[in-house]
Amino acid sequence: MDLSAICKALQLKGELVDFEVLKGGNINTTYKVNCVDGDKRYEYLLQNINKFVFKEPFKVMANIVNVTDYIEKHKDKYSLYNLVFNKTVDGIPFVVDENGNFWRSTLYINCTTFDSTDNLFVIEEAGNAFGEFIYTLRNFDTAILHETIPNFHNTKKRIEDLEKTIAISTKSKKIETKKEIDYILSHKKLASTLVDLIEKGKLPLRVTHNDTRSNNVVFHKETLKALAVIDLDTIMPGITAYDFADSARSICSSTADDEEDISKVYFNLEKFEAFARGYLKKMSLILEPKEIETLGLSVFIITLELASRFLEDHLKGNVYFKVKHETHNLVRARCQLALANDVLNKMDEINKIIHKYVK
Ligand code: GN1
Ligand code: MG
Repeated sequence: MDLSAICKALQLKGELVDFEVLKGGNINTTYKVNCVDGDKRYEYLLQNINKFVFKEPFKVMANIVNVTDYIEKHKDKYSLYNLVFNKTVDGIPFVVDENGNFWRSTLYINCTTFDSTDNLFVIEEAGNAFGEFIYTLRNFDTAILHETIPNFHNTKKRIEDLEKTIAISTKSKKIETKKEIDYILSHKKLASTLVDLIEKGKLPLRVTHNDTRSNNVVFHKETLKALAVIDLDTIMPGITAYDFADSARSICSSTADDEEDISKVYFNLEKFEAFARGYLKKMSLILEPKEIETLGLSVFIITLELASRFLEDHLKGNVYFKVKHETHNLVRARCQLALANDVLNKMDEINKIIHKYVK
């Protein structure tokens, strides 16, 4: 892989002088590349799309371009920075290298991100950013989007996949994860609520981001105002609950999502109020009664779903998520389950807060 040739093919300005690998994402490999042209310096983000996760990167990029082009046309009403991808001479927003890897690039935003924060201003800003993103896309035709990861938030299927993996796991792995497996399977019916409502046509399909964790919003380093919603790979048709819930579970947790000491893990209602206030500021103008009714429960469902995904990946030997150590996915699963259980216990308070911010 020749980064310099990739930069040239994507028509980045100047010559590549150095680069660094950016940590944070669990899926793609991301570089910050510095290019120089005379006394001018340009900074870009260059990313290699994970082919194991995204089987058809071409479709991922088609979704991203369709959505960002749409936002560009409605830019006057969008307070955030819209991501624009660099194109080849033929107008294509990616290049494929000799190994069949897909590369794409945007301008680097000088910013800060938070895996976890206690700052309620930042939390409200994050909610606001994710809400504004989807609100801006409210009239976008979802039919033109590809389902790049089929059944991404089909919780019922996620749990069925886990059950299949359990069936072929070793006895020792089953003993190691018995408590977690029992918890997930005993909540399968409740966790299938959203899928059942979608099947009955009771929840409207919208454009959704589908990966709204806290560090997928970037902030101004000094003012801490939200600057942009990033990581648009999983944009697909979906329901509001997915985005609302994935944000809430990630932003309103008392810890990062791989806290080893689960006694420290709880769902922080003060954080949730700040998040909900931000997210619902614009979204409350368009949400339907059934969507509002299911937002609270969705926080439990999406947290349990992620626990199930982490647990399955642990049983499979860490093939999907990037891990720092052998049991990283098990740690993550336990952390998400502790959070999910606390969410369930606080469901009345969660719903009360939601109703405070919907008209
Ligand atoms: C993955 O790459 P990252 O960290 O933004 C995952 C999400 C999970 C998240 C958990 C395509 O997102 O669904 O919620 O890890 N993305 C994909 O940390 O599977
Ligand atoms: Mg992602």
